[in-house]
Amino acid sequence: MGLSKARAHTNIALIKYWGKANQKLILPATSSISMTLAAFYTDTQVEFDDSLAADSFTLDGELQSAKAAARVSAFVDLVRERAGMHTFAHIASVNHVPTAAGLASSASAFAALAVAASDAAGLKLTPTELSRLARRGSGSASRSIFGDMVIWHRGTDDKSSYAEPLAMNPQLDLRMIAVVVDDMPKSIGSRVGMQRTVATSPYFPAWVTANEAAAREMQTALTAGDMPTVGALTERSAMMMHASTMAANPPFTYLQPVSLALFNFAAELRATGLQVYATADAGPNVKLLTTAQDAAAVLQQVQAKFNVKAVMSGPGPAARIID
Ligand code: 2P0
Repeated sequence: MGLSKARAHTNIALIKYWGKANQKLILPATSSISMTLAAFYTDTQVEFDDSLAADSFTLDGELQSAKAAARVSAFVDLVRERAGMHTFAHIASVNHVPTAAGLASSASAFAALAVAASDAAGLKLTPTELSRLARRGSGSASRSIFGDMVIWHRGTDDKSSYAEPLAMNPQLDLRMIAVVVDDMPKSIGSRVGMQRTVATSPYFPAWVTANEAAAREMQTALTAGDMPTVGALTERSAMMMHASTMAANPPFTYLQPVSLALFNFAAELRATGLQVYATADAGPNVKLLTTAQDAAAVLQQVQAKFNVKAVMSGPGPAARIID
């Protein structure tokens, strides 16, 4: 029975995941496509210890309450069940994300936990099995098992819903710029926001149909190395997702005025010849998809126009065991 430490990187979806077909198994209503980011990651160490009477969980060196640790323990229960063991564990996570970048994510957290906990329990899981396991912690974590460009097939059951690497034209040298417009905690968590959208938004069925089509178009554009189409599909998937929340009952939005100003600014920069496209998740921060060639100019222009912090990243590697 051992000690294992793993590193997993965050990811940002170009084609979004929004809404579940099955809450318990975390089966998504639509497939999604994301880019794993080199700059932001979580390191998690798991040590099973026969002397423990309960799991202990520290985050960035601070011991978390039993309540905060409940979701982590429930996930480790899945690993224990599979390994046929009952031993509790010390779990220690450290997020390597620039302060207040709005990027600390359950994706890197549960991907790192899946890799470390299964390894410490002596399970030898394939990457596909790890993706399915990570999915049970947080949907987007299924994608952080893999590096570079990743597709999460929505599937129809536990077995068929997993992520895998997506072939991409090597000419596409992508960069992601995370623009921090607001580091306050979000008002509606993504879990609750998804549930409300699924249950009440008349746009939800349209979102599912259109986003699934966008996922297929995105695969074609990535293979072709067609940056304008990759970018246009990225913006459209984000806007369709946010439109679905605006039509929920009661309606809500994660976007703030400055978020929309950044979407408009991306269009202005495109008019000057730069390749840059905006996306946003369950919060007001905007992420700009651009190319290695244009990234420095985009970063400079955004910081000149807006009083914001921005951090750039290239594509990152798959989740893995580290020393
Ligand atoms: C995504 N998001 O594709 C979408 C876009 C937020 C907006 O995945 O309930 O933390 O744990 O499966 O993965 C955030 O949701 O949700 C998310 P659960 P998760 O990146």
